[in-house]
Amino acid sequence: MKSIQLSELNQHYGEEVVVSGFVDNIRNLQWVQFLILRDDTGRVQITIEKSDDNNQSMVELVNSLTLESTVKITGILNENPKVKLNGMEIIPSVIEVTSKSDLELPFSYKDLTGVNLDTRLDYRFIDLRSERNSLIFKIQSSLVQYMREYLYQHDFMEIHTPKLIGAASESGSDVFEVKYFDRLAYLAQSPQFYKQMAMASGFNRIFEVGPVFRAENSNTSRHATEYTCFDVEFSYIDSYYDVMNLESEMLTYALEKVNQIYGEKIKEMYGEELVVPSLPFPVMKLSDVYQELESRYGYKVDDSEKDDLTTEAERLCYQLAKDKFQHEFLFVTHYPASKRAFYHMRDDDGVLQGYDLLWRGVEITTGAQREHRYEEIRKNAKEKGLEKDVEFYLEFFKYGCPPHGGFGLGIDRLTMLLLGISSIKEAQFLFRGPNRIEP
Ligand code: AMO
Repeated sequence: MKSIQLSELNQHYGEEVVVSGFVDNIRNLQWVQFLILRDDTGRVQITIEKSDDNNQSMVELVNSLTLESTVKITGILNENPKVKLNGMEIIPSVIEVTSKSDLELPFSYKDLTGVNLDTRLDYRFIDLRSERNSLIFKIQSSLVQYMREYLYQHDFMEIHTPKLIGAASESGSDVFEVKYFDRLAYLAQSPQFYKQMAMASGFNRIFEVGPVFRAENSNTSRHATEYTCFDVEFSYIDSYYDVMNLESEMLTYALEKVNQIYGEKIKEMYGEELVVPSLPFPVMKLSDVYQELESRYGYKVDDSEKDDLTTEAERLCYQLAKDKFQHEFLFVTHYPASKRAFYHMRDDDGVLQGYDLLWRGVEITTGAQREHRYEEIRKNAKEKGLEKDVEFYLEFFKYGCPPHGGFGLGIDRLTMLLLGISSIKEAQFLFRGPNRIEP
């Protein structure tokens, strides 16, 4: 017989079942042993009567069993209202130890207070046994599932672009070099060029969810050197407003679904209220944001920092979005063109046709209409001194390329903000940063 998951047990009362999991707890009383078995979906009590002669070998086995070992158990599942844990118990006939755990864990994942985050990350596989921490990834999986679902419903298809690339892409400074036989290659900072190549290939609507690599030596709560980006690109748009609309609709759709499934649990486990956003999301120009941050909150930005939002300004934008629009999201537009990627389109007045999206005071997305006209994009690349490096990319625009746009959304940051987790280190399955590349 195959093991069933513990969440399925309630369909099998009175039957012989086989279950597998970790030994969560053992209570060894005078007449009876209680073993609590745990898998990813729940827990169940196993009850072993010591007085039953047939049970002697099982009783001995449980006497020497260590917590967190894994076992496979065959037994009869009984409904029993006296059992506090789900009103059921299994009366076992066979217990097989499938892996034995050391007696001493590096720390107790059941109470993480006082356990250093670095120690937790060193033993992430134990840290993730806690309900709170494993739930982060169930919710993340659900969030990504519904973002994908929205896109499939709108005729998008998922593609997979290479992460090993021959030329440093967006900007040379933040890339990791790798030895590639007798030459150098780089790890992709973004699928940017390839998602645009898909547009030149005549793929109307695509997305990709995959790893991206940033050689940024920044130890902040929101930066990782490898993270997962949710990238979208689509053709025949009229302006970057089409991109902002698609993104806000996708996020609203996914957050509504996640709220239905996990809203209560998120509140209980992380103390965070999931507010399903209303459409449309508010939009502000960067210069207006600065003006209002000053007039409302006395926050004055130095001229040298006016090209982008500082971390503090981003943080205050949460307050601004709430006070001005009763919203948690804020699109910011009209960044100075000179400071943004060369592939963002500029209008005839030189105004950048792109945006950042902030949620709860943190940037989660950059998006834009792209420059798809060959002469223009070549000129933009030249201005940045990138013409030679991106020669292969410029070719994409030479033989017909639809007007298009898209965005990149950091999944790890999105998860962190959704659950009110203070650091991206906890929102990544395994964090990668300047000082952490293991386990
Ligand atoms: P950008 O560089 O802004 O845009 O990245 C997109 C989004 O990725 C997230 N992000 C990060 N998350 C964790 N650690 C980091 N070091 C990090 N850097 C960025 C943020 C950010 O908004 N090619 C463009 C996207 C596009 O225009 O389609 C790009 O990569 O959430």
